[in-house]
Amino acid sequence: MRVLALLLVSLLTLPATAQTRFRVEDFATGFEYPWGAAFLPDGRLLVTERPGRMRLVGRDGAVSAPLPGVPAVEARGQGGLLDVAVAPDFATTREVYLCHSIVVDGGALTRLVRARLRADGGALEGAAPILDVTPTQPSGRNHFGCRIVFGPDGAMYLSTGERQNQTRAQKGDDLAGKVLRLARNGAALADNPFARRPGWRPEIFTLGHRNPQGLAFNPRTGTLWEAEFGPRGGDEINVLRPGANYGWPVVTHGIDYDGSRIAEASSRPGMEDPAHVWVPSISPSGIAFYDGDAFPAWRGSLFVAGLNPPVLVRLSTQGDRVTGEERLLAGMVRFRQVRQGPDGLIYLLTDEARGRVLRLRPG
Ligand SMILES: [Ca+2]
Repeated sequence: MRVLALLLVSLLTLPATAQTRFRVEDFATGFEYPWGAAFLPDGRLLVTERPGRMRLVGRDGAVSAPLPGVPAVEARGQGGLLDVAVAPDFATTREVYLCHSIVVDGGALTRLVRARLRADGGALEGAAPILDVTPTQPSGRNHFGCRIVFGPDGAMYLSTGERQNQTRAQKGDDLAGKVLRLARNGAALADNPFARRPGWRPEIFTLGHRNPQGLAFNPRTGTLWEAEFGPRGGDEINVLRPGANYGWPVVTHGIDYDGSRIAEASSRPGMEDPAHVWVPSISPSGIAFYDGDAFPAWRGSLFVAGLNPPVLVRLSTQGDRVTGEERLLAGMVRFRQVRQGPDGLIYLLTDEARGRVLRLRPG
């Protein structure tokens, strides 16, 4: 049975296209546990470091000193300064959004912050919290989620972890274990799926998530894709539909770390099945769709930064379906995030005390 399962896995993981040749180079170095990265319109790159710093990287890979004006964070466990996103109208507003963990009322929570990058790029200004992922929770230092993306609909989306308190993911009056859909001031949008449901938080877009650290819009279909860590096995890629329930902890393909069962089933009516599952786990963090010119064979692929085991996964897709999986750079280093540069090259953050931005180029 085990051999059969392995055979099936290897058949499913055959690359969908002929192998593309590429090389990996160090683009920028000197980051302590880099977590989030966002390109400015001029090609420079903002990079956060989990202990609470953000730096600006030039097009030549030169790394700035830590930018003043970054909010104080609670850097413990999986928490700290996490994602950064650049507003779609950055060229005129200079707005950037950050999310981080912070202690409020004796417990840690995920906080969303709006700020402006000073015109010379040398500092953040006016950083102000716009949303706290409440309620706060006195215990636990893990599962903060915390990816920020902007949609083609103009909305801002934030993923939130369930703070290792599984039942929070299913609660409608709780922002944890969700993907939220927000206006630029952090408020709920009026056309959100639960905006008029009594007792529910109007910010909720989807529910039933464990610890989502990957969010990306599929440029071909306009839908939002999400990656989340399962328990032992059961990491998921999900295609998000407004108001849908992605099942955690009622359904999962994983089991608890001690080997015990979490859910009775891996699928159930009224809950969404994942578009792709990993058993065993790869610990998927950031994700990015590729539509650049540098790697034509990779257009339409979803790249997934894997922490454990270290791997960069390329999923080939057709519409909103996953059609194949290829594993790149297996065993090299833990990857936290993957980005497509304005130059069409692929940039990777390594999850290390002496972390780097790596760059993939053809050849
Ligand atoms: Ca699920």
